[in-house]
Amino acid sequence: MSITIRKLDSTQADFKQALDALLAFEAGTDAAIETAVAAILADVKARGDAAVLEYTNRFDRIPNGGAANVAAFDITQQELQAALAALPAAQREALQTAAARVRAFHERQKRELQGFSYTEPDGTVLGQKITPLDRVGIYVPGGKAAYPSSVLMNAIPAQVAGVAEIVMVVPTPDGVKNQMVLAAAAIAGVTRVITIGGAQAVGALAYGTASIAPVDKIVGPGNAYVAAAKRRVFGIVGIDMIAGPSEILILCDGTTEPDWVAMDLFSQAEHDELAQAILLCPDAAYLARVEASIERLLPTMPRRDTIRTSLRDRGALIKVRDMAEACAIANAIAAEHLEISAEEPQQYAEQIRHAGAMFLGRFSSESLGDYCCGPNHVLPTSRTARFSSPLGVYDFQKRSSIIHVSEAGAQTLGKVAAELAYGEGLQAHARSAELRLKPRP
Ligand code: HSO
Ligand code: ZN
Repeated sequence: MSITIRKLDSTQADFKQALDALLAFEAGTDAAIETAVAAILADVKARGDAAVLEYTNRFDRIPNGGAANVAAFDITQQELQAALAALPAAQREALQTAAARVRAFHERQKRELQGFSYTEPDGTVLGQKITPLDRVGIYVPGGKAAYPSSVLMNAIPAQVAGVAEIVMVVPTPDGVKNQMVLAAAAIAGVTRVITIGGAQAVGALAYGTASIAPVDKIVGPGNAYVAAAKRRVFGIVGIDMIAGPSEILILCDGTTEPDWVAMDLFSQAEHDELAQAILLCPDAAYLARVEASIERLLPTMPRRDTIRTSLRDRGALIKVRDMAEACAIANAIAAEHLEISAEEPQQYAEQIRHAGAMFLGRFSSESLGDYCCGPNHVLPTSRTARFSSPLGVYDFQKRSSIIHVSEAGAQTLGKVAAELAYGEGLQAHARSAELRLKPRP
């Protein structure tokens, strides 16, 4: 018997366990990968360019005996512009429209991220200054998950933040370059593109080599090797997050065309066998109609094998008591993407606290957000929306505290600080504060 998608009912006695089992996902930490990555990083740190060259030639099977040096992996700005010019016009225009909208959203976001300062009655000024990072690295995967849209989503917020140098790395297996990825890099204003990937690229960005200056932060998705490498270099550089498989959770009141909902579930399931697509609805008859749509549409999908595995292993159609319960379950799941496909979505949206991105109303398909609405599509996965946010301008900025104490302020604060410093047994701290007191001790 072929089970297309599991069905759950929130009134079942074992519903909670069934839901927990469905959501359980832990990014596998493979000991062999960890060992390999540790060795590659150590080698890149020790030998720099020579190690990057060797690993890239070998792992990416660079043709004609491989490149002669790391400089050969650079893509010139002319080549990026040529890739953009060579795209079919419709594709180029779509990319440009998407980029403009993503830029507009992030410009708006930046306006909300201002520093501040205030003056106390004694003249002491306190505040917070926001500055962009100097250099960031953007990792773009090479294989089946090479998404030009992700180039825009990673590079544009960095650029809007004011990052001076954006270095993109992208592996080219068998030396084959993805022209749409290069075109997206041209549109997004990436400073430098280097066709290297894997743990060796992460190491080069983190430690620096003779031909690659070290960056301050590395963002972007990658395979298990890249994820392991990012974890290991964290602390030397910043990282964005370790992204898990895509997730879509749909809350539906039973008024949306069932085919639309089925296709929205497919849209994330087609990313990955491990992607998760779940529908919550209080109407059992409607759920049966969506299931019929799934059965009818699935065979027509080019990526049906991936979709089928994803729906079978990680998908679910869940009958809930009512929309209020659907909202409560959605908060517990804290999905990467939450569609509220309902006649009046606002009332439910108000009840949602945990979701990477919320898509309200039946016309807001996640696919629009994945490409061109404007908000970022790099979102917290694996329930991390409980405590983290979409990639944004703030990820490419940092804050510095500003402290400008007046002479009068030093009199009151000096006594407080000295008292606490003596309590901690730190004489130099106490004396440093007291020296500024009048009359001088
Ligand atoms: N849904 C993916 C992003 C993406 N979709 C790229 C299409 N291309 C992760 O949020
Ligand atoms: Zn997607």
